[in-house]
Formats: sequence, structure tokens, C-alpha cells
Amino acid sequence: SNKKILVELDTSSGVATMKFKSPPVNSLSLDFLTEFCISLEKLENDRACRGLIITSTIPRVFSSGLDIMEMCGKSTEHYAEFWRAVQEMWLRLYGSNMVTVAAINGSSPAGGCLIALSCDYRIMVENPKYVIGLNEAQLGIVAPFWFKDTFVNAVGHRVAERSLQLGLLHSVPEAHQIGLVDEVVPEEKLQDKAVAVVAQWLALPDHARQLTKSMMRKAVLDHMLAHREEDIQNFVNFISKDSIQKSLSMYMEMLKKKKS
Ligand code: CO8
Repeated sequence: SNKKILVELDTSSGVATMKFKSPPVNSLSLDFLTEFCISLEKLENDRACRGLIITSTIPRVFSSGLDIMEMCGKSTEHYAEFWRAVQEMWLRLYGSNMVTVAAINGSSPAGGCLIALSCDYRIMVENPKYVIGLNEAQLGIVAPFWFKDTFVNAVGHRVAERSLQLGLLHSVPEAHQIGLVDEVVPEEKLQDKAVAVVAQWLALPDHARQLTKSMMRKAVLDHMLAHREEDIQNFVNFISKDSIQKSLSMYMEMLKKKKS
């Protein structure tokens, strides 16, 4: 099939695994985001599912973040629709009642990092080539306030401020040290570790864990919801600017050149 995300539910444990499978780099296109949201909604509403592990089938890349092609040379209507889908993904994942674990088996810049940050726990594979972070500033764009809030909630204000201003992509040991990832494991241990972590979190009564999760995240979720339309308008205005379009196309050129 042409599905971009594989979903498997283990009914005995109540844990689903979502595997991103959208070559070459699991970029978050409108189609990908739509499929992601539908899959999340299905699992959320399935009483047999209480936990979710998110990982990638693509070697070296967890997710390359938002698909830059969706933000280049398109109509304002398209930008608005795309941005609403990005918001929807975050609202569903950050606000999920399930126990969510990111099993990060490759690089995870920008929107890819946001997905990981929106989970309850992050486990990353130790590999000197992998990087993770909110590198928006390096592209000449600015991480939206709710990306920032999600980041601050994970690592604290000072660490987030430095990392965001410099648009840092952190190595795995560094990401671990600043608390951006909770745990680092060799590749062959990733799956078992993720399963063990979900089991640990699922050992608590669901209602207590869910209400606690909501207590920790509600302010940030509510703030985004209250400013959702304004945030779409901001994105559309910002991304439509000639100077921003230029920065993005230069960045795409740089990505393509880096290869040869
Ligand atoms: N979108 C679209 N295409 C991409 C993206 C992307 N995010 N990332 C990579 N590609 C393309 C490359 O151009 C390349 O295309 P081609 O084969 O035609 O040359 C192909 O995918 C493969 O890429 P690489 O050769 O670079 O693959 P590697 O395995 O060497 O590296 C990486 C993988 C590390 C993921 C690398 O591709 C990379 O660093 N990509 C850029 C990631 C990035 O900076 N993403 C940021 C996106 S912006 C975002 O997510 C949040 C924006 C918030 C909005 C701000 C409000 C204004």
C-alpha cells in the first residue's frame, strides 16, 4: 500500500507502534500529517489501545520535520491548510491520553523534534551521526510559540533559550545531557527499552496518570487553542514574505548541494 505510516496494535499489551515510512526522510507533508492525525484519532478512540511507541523505518532519519516544499511557492490557502494540519498533529499528540514514547532511531530536526517532544518519554539511539533540535533559526524562520512552550516544558527556560536562538542541532550525548532526550541506548536495545518504558507508565491507574498529564500540559494546550486562528494568520503572513521564501529556497539548495 502507499501508506506513509505503519500502525501495529499489540492487543495483549494494549500498546501500538507507529512506524514512519515516507522516503526519503519522513518529511511532514500535508498528506503525511493528515494520515498521522487520522491514525492518532483511531488509536485514541480504541479502548484496546493505551500506549503508543513512535519510530521510523527509514535508516538514519526519524523525521526531517516539516516538508519544506509545502512552504515554498504555494498559495496562501495552501499555507493555511498546511499549518492547521501541523497544529492538529501537535494538539492530538501533546494532548493524548495514551502513554506515548518516541523511539528516536535517527536524526530529528525541527518538526521531527517537536513530535519527539510531544511524547511522554524520549529514547534515542546512540550514533555519532544523529542530531536533534529545533533548528528553525538556522533556516531564517522562527519556531512558533507552542513549539517553544513544548521545548521549555521539557528542558527548562535557559536551555531552551540558548538552543532556540542558536538553532542548535544537538548530538545524542548533548541532547541527553540537557534533558532533550531521557535515555540513550544502542540500536538493538531500542525496541525492548521502549516496550519496557511504556509498561512502566501503564502500570499506574490510567485516570490518575491522564489527569496528571493534563495538569502538566493543559496551560500550553489551552494557550495554543485560544490563539489558533491568529497563529495560522501569522504563519501565512510570515511564510509568504519574499525574504522568507528566499531563505527557504537557499536552504533547500544547500541541502541538495551538500550531497555531491
Ligand atoms: N523537507 C523537504 N525535503 C527535505 C527535507 C524537508 N524537511 N529534508 C530533506 N529533504 C530532502 C533533501 O532535499 C533531499 O532531496 P533530494 O534527494 O531531491 O536531493 C532528500 O530529502 C534527502 O535528504 P538528505 O540527502 O539531506 O538526507 P540525509 O540522510 O543526508 O540527511 C537530514 C537527513 C538530516 C534529515 C537532512 O535531510 C536535513 O537536515 N534536512 C533538513 C531538516 C530541516 O532543517 N528541517 C526543518 C524543516 S522546518 C520545520 O520543521 C519547522 C518549521 C516551523 C515553521 C516556522 C514558522 C514560519
